[in-house]
Order: sequence, then structure tokens, then C-alpha cells
Amino acid sequence: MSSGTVIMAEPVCLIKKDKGGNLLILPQAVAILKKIDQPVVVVAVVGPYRTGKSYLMNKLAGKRKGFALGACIQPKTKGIWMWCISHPRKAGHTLVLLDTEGLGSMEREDTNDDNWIFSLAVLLSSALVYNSMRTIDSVAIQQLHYVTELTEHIKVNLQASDEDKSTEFKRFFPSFVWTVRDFTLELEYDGEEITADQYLENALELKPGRDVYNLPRKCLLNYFPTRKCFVFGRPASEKKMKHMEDLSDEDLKPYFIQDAKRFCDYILSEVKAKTIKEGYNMPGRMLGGLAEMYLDAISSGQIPCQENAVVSLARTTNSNAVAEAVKFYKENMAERVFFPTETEKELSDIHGEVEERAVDIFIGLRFMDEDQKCQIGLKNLLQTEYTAICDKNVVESKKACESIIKRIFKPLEDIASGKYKSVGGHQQYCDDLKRFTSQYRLEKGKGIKGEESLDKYLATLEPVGEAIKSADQSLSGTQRKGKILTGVATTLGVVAGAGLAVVAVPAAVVGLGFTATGIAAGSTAAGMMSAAAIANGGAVAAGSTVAVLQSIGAVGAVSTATTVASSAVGGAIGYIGSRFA
Ligand SMILES: Nc1nc2c(ncn2[C@@H]2O[C@H](COP(=O)(O)OP(=O)(O)OP(=O)(O)O)[C@@H](O)[C@H]2O)c(=O)[nH]1
Ligand SMILES: [Mg+2]
Repeated sequence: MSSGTVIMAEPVCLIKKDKGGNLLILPQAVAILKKIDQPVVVVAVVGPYRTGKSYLMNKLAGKRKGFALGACIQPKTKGIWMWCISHPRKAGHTLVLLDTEGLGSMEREDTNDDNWIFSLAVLLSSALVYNSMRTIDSVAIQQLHYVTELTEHIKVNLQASDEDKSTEFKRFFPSFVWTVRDFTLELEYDGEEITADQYLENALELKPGRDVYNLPRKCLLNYFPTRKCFVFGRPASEKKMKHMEDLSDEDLKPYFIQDAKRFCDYILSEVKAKTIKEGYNMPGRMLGGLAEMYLDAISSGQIPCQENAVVSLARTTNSNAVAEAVKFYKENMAERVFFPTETEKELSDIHGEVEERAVDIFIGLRFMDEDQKCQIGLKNLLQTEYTAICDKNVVESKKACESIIKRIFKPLEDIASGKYKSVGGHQQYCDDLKRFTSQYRLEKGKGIKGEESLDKYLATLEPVGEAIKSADQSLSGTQRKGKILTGVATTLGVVAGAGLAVVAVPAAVVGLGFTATGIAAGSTAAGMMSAAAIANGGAVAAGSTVAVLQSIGAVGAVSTATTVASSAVGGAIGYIGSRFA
């Protein structure tokens, strides 16, 4: 299969009649058409039975054998057969040949079938070849009465009145080619040589006042503005013609070869791709869909309406195209996005690429997407999908961060075990926090919420940090007081125990508030003083600890030995200690 088309080795049946007499479309044949993305040039042949129609189609295919020929009087072709080949002259196009059951067969029970065959050939083709024998005379034109019944079998537009119909038909009908076989006459009129086209036009001339005579001619003239005629001589001798498919060009009459070549040249060079509406070439897959719709209408007793079929075909085609594009987008995003992405850009870059390809898929499949309505709808759907993916990216990032935080900051949980409940514990805590934070930042796979999740986590730690800090401060305070007490005790111990002259006022004593200028208000010394006075019934006893300390502080420098009873010293230390507790 070359790109966008299907090359069939032989024809297949497209439409047949079932046992009940209903026309049926064969899904296998539609499936072939649905594989064709290329525009299709569709040539259908119709005409009385046993007139060499199938042979002519094989000529167009450039093959001796293909559509089955019959050598006897019995009609051969039944229903409509289809053969898709690569167009020999139009690159990128597929040529679809439709060979139809002969009209007017005696075997036919329902003559209306002829009308349906004729109408379907008109509806599906871009060139309708009407094939008949010998001459275009009144009988031949009367035989073509199917054209007069087209209004009963085809609607182009639902609203069109009878008069509008011919205008509508004119716009959308195929070009009309009359092939006259076994033509043995001279193409001359009133002694003048005329062309085959002129021959046809002469035969279609209207005669005033002769309605019955004029009706088929009027229909042909009105519905088929592009008309051509080709005449063919007898192809070979009577005997040879019984097995024409076995004949090579040497066996055929040279003029017949020429006639056939002229016809094939015209069809292959001039017949345009099937269009359904101005500006819209129809790809093969749409032809299949259209044929199905026409058959549906016929089998449900309705008249096939081109516009209806096209509108509903466009609707289903475009909604399928949207579904295909969305499916592609979802599958590709699922394949390419690994949650969480490190950055938002990483995700939006993938989205951009996949979206573009999804839209291309839609464009390749769409049909008549007027004002790009479906394409805009597709873009909105893709945006909704993308938003959901972004949301998932956030959720996945938060989840990943949470688990990374849990792992890295785990040692901080030792707070409960009192790890930081020591002097300098806060500093240690801060150092650990800093270290874990750096470690967290180096971790991969956090996604787009890495910093935000960290900030939130660190905020939850703030009160913990504060608690550690204040515990640390209070522990340090206690230790400091302990040190002061130790200093005072040492000083006092030295003074009392050694009974030595105190050369300088010990700083500890002055620190207590026993100064040279008296007892400092609110100081430890003041407290001791009042406690000693209360104990002694209003005055500080001479020689008491307080009195001794006071005298040390007062003299500033002690010149005589000062003895402090060890019990008194102990009392002073006890007092000071109780103030710090
Ligand atoms: N006299 C004559 N016979 C022809 C011509 N072309 C083909 N035949 C012969 O006519 C017979 C019928 O040919 P087909 O091509 O099967 O004719 P048909 O119109 O497709 O026949 P149905 O499918 O039965 O309607 C065959 O034996 C052909 O060999 C022709 O130009 N003139
Ligand atoms: Mg045939």
C-alpha cells in the first residue's frame, strides 16, 4: 500500500442485493475505502445490460482482466462492483472504478432497482459513463428515462423546491460521458463532419411543444452541464469478441484501439476528483461513509439527500477525528511524562509537542470543519487534559517532597529523646537543620513544589526551634548562676578558712551589694540584710555573717585579719543560692 491509498489486485462487490431484494453495502468494501486518505476520482459506468460496460472499465484500469465479463446473453455484473487503483495520471489520487449491473434486464423483478443503481452511480461518481450500443437515437434517449426520475431518488438539499433542484443537481452532479459502442455510422451531419460531442448535442436538441420528447433531454441538459461523447467501432471479429478479455491489442481493430485510447485519455486527464461541496475534495474514506449513508436512507424508505449525508458524515467524521486526536494526546502524554517533572517548562514543552501532533492527526482526519469549530473544540479538550496533568504533577511533586523530607529530616525527630536538651543544643539544632536543608535541595525527583514544600515544612519547625532555644537559654542561665555561687563560695571560704587579711575587696562580695558606700538597694546584700535583721528581732547582730560582709564591703580594703565563722559563711552561700533557684 502506498501512502494514503489501497491498491486492489481485483475488484470487489460494493453493493449487492440480498435474498429479500434489499440493496446492501458490503462492509469489506467500505473498509477498503476507509483506508484511502487520498482524494478519489470516481468513474461509474451505467447503461443497458450486455453492452461491454465491464470491458470498458477494465480498459480504464489498463488491464485485460478485472471486472468479470460475460460471453452469453445472461447479465453478468450484479449490484455495484468497485476497483481502487493508483491514479495513472494524477499523483496522490486514487482512481475508483464502479461497474454497475446492466439496466433493463429481464431478470429484474423490481424495475425500481434500476433507478437506485442509476441514482447511486450519480451520487457516488465524479464522472458518470452512460454506455449504450450503436446510436444515440430517440429509443436510446427514451431508455435513459432514469434521468427523469432522479428527482424522486436524489435530494441535494432538503429545502430545495423542484425548480431549485436542477440548479443544485447542476452544481454537484458528475460530468456525463456517453459512450456509444459498435458505432458503425459516419460522424457527418448535412454533409459536414461533426465531432462525437456534436453528435450528442444534436441528439439532445429540444423540440418546441414536445414535452415527452423533451423531458429526458431537458433533464440531461439541466443536470449535467459537462457532457462528452465517445463513439467506438466494433472491436474485433464476431468470433474473437466472445473472449474479448483474452484478446491482445494485435487482435483488436486499430480504430477500436484508438477510440478506446481517446476515451481513456479524456477520463484519466480531465475527470476531477470527487467533490462534495465547493472546495472540498472527498477522500476515499468519506466515499465509503457516504455510500453507507445513502444505502441506509434507501433501505429505510427515504430519498438519499446529499446535504444531509454530508452534514451528518462531517459530524461523525469530525467527532471521530477529535476522539482520535485526544486519544493520541492522552497516550503520548502518559508515555512521555514522568511525574513529577523537575520544572513546569519540562511539562509544558512535552505538552506543546504532543498537542501539535494531535492537532495534525485531527487535521488529517477532519472533513468540512467549518470555521474550525471542531478544531477549537479539540484545543479546549486538550487544554482540559493538560490542566489535569498539571494538577497531577503538583500532587505528585508534593508527595515526593513529603517523602524526601521525611527521610532527610528524620534525625530531627530525636528532639523528643532530648537530643538538643543541653547547653548549646540550639546551635546544634540550627546546624543540623542547615545541613539537612542543603541535603534536601540536592535531592532529585522533588518536582515543581520542592521549595514550597520545604518552606512549609520549615515553618512547622519554627515553634520547635523556639522551644529548643528557650530551653537552651534557661539551661545556660542556671549554669551561669551556679558559677557565680561557686565563685562567692570560694571567696568566702578562703576568707573564713584562712583567716587571712583580705587585701582587696573580693569582687564577689561587692557583687552581692556590700559596697564601700553601703548596701546597694535591691541587691542580694539588701535581701540578706533584711533577712538577718528579721531573724535577730530588728537589728543585724554584731559579728554576724551580714555584718562581716558589710564590713568587708565598707572598708574597701581590709587591713586586719577578719575572721568569719564557717557557719556564717555557709549561711550566706545558702541565702544567695536560694535567690538564684
Ligand atoms: N459487440 C461488442 N461486444 C463487446 C464490446 N465490448 C465487449 N464486448 C463483449 O460483450 C460481452 C459483454 O461484455 P461485458 O463487458 O461483460 O458487458 P456488460 O455491459 O458489462 O454486461 P452486463 O454486466 O451483463 O451488463 C462480452 O462477451 C464482451 O466480450 C464491444 O465494444 N462490442
Ligand atoms: Mg458487466
